[in-house]
Amino acid sequence: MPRTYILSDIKIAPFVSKGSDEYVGDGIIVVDGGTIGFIGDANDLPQQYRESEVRHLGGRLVTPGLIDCHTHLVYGGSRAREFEMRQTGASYEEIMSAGGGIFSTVNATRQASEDELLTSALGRLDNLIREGVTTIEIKSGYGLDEDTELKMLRVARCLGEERQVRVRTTYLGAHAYPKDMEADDYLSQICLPTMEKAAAEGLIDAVDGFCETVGFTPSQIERVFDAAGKLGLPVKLHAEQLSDQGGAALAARFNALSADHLEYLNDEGIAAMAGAGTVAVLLPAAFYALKETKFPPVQKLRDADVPMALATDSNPGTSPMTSLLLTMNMGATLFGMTPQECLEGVTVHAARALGLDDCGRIKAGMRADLAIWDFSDPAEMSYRMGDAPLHKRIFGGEPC
Ligand code: DI6
Ligand code: FE
Repeated sequence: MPRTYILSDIKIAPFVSKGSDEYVGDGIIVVDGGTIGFIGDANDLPQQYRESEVRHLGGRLVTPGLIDCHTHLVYGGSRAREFEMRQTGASYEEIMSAGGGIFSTVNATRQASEDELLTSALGRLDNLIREGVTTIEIKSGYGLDEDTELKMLRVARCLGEERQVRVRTTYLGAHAYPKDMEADDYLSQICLPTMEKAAAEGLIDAVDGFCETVGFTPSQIERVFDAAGKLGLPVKLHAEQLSDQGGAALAARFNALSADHLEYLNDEGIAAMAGAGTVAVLLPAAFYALKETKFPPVQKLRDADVPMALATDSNPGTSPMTSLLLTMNMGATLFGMTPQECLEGVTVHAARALGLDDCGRIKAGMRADLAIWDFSDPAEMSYRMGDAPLHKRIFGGEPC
């Protein structure tokens, strides 16, 4: 059982979002069992903690444990060959239309055993954990049949038992449809029945889809969202990644937790997201890997007060990325986000993109999921490249 202790001689990352009631200053944090017992000035320490053990951290920065709110961490195989093809001129869509892309990962994932999937995903998860990640979202979507989709979701849940990390699973059966089927038939015969089954087994926390010319149309996504609603599951959407399909506005209509990618997002989509409180999850590593030239409308999202999260999108095709810190650097350098926005993008807004209200901030009563860094300035987190100076994580009150 985690004990009660005081973190002192620390810098606490400031959260200055509009309406934030976050503590700002060089105070102390009390970890009380699995939750934050107190955050504030040492002089205001509640009586009950006055005898607690004090841990001095030498002026180190403390942030909430980082949250990677969009990953496809569980999959079989590699797409290095396709990377080579793209380097010699083939586009992502061309490779997918020729049966590669998502389909080659589907084949490899169907063939892999649960153990093999677990082992390969653990390697990637450990990279993220080394950088202070305490919560991760993991999607299915490389099965496109019942057995493999359920297998992926079980492996995702298992990762949360193998490591001190919280896993949220998202059902992405509507990622692609098998080459020998029509999209609507795939939805009726495989995707939606599998979703019901996975939900009944408690394997799903949210439902996602790929709204794209090479994915599903808005009206097909609507079928998926309607079915998710009947199961009481929140939705999110891969929207406006390669073209403008009006996916973000559709997602907002279903009160989606998030719309993700958004390079081709239009003004109507921004207004709809602002109205619904849908988080914009930006995925700069996919932008980078695809050599995309169209930028997500960061300034307009900012102006409209749409919360922006950042995530790795870790997947074998468009984002073979397992560094959330480098993702922050890309959010700053490629998308023009401030270091503060990048930090909020992997903490408070990432939590919201997952529908979680007990993490992503340091506040009394929230989970004691923290990251302690070997520096004191939060801008270091998005400034550095290829450097992960994490001192320690605290997960549910346990230093690890
Ligand atoms: N968008 C993406 O970037 C990933 N899925 C999606 O809908 C890519 C998946 C892949 O290429 O394997
Ligand atoms: Fe994705």
